[in-house]
Amino acid sequence: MISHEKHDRMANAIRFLSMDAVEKANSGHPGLPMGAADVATVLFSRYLKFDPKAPLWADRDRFVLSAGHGSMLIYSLLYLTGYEDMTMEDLKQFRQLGSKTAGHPEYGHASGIETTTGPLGQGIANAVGMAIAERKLAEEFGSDLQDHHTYVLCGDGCLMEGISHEAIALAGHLKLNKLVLFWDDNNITIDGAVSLSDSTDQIARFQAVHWNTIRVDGHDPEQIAAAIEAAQKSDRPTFIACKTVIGFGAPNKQGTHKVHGSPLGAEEIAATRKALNWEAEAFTVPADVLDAWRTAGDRSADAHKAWEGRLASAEAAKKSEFTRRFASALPGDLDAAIDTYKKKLADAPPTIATRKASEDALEVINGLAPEMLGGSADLTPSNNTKTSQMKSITPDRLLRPLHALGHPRARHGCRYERHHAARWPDPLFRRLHDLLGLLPSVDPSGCPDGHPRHPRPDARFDRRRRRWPDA
Ligand SMILES: Cc1ncc(C[n+]2csc(CCOP(=O)(O)OP(=O)(O)O)c2C)c(N)n1
Ligand SMILES: [Mg+2]
Repeated sequence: MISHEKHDRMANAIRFLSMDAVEKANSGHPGLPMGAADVATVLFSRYLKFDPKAPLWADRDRFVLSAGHGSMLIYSLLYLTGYEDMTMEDLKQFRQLGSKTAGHPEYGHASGIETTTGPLGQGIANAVGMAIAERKLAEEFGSDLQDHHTYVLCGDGCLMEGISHEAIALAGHLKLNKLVLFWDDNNITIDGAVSLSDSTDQIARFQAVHWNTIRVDGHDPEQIAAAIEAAQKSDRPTFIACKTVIGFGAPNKQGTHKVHGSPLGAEEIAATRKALNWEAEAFTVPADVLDAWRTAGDRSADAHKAWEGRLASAEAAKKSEFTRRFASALPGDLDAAIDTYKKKLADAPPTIATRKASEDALEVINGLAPEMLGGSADLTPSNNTKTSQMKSITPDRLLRPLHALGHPRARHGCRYERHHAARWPDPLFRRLHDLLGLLPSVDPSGCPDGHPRHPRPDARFDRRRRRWPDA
């Protein structure tokens, strides 16, 4: 049990690291990390299942900071809980060219950043995709290997974005009960009060799409804890409206838009230090507080060990399939099947409509890749995206969030076929687009992000003819 005093000091460590980093960079957003520090402290110190020593543990809980401008919240948490690749030096490099600690969290810059956020609302859709992935994998591999929650923190701006609505409607429809959305309900955005631009009753909105809804004082640890426990028992996704004060603790600026995206200034930081009774210098965390945070970071080490034991003793075929998925490796026989199919097409070019050709190509992949999951935006019989072998989210009627849903599922080892694909985030996507004739035949291995490039740097994709120029 964490005492209130200890909780306050742990939350204040997030507040001061965030203030210090923004001040040093003379750029950034201190308001959200200061306001949401209590919610994050309760979640990370008491409930989130994660192991900083094994950031890619396949059954960890996922945490998504949809309000990506508050990035110092997640960077502080990663440092405090003991992720090796987030050091105090990294916090000091906040927003500097080439640093891990970019203004908005970037997937791949540091472990523990589950997805790139910054475009408001997108993190909510990403989290819905993660929760779908968890559900599908749990159905396939069982709860001994997949049984985790997805937590996402959003601000007022995320909820104003249209993508949030399409995603939450789908989550409610699918009853994604392991999805928990915290709303940093601080009534402030960049320009001023939320009332300048929005008057939605968010609780009523979420209830209308079948979510469980809870209201809490976002600075009361016990109310936050009780809400998380209720969410964990819910048969529906849960929306926790956390009433907070933006820039909590800054005596002259809290509760105003002045703390949204500007450094507090030396004078206000000194006043905050006094108000919150914080003795430590800038970029220094008192030993007792760091100890408490590191203990929180070690909390799930036993659960992780037990999970490794379950994986090790799983039946060989299940274990190897599960491991393959999380390594993002393709099924061994897929390349050969694709090559054979391409040769067949080259030898006897079919005279069929292109969408029928698309279906035939999908069938080759779906027969060999059980991780394929389809979504076709209410176009299934029209664009033939649900083949005999394919699992699909039904009804498939949401076009825009689908891509946002697809990326995180790829990170869970699921593949995602989107008919209007613009990017191909994993090897199977690339093979699919190769089959559909959308990619040049080049070896993509030389590209750091895995995206195939044309050998000629000036080459442009011909959208009308849907092909690259010859190399
Ligand atoms: C899609 C999108 N539109 C606009 C922005 C620019 N923007 C960044 S933060 C922000 C205000 C967000 O307000 P809120 O979510 O309430 O954050 P808070 O001020 O409470 O930290 C805006 C408009 C953005 N990042 N993404
Ligand atoms: Mg706000």
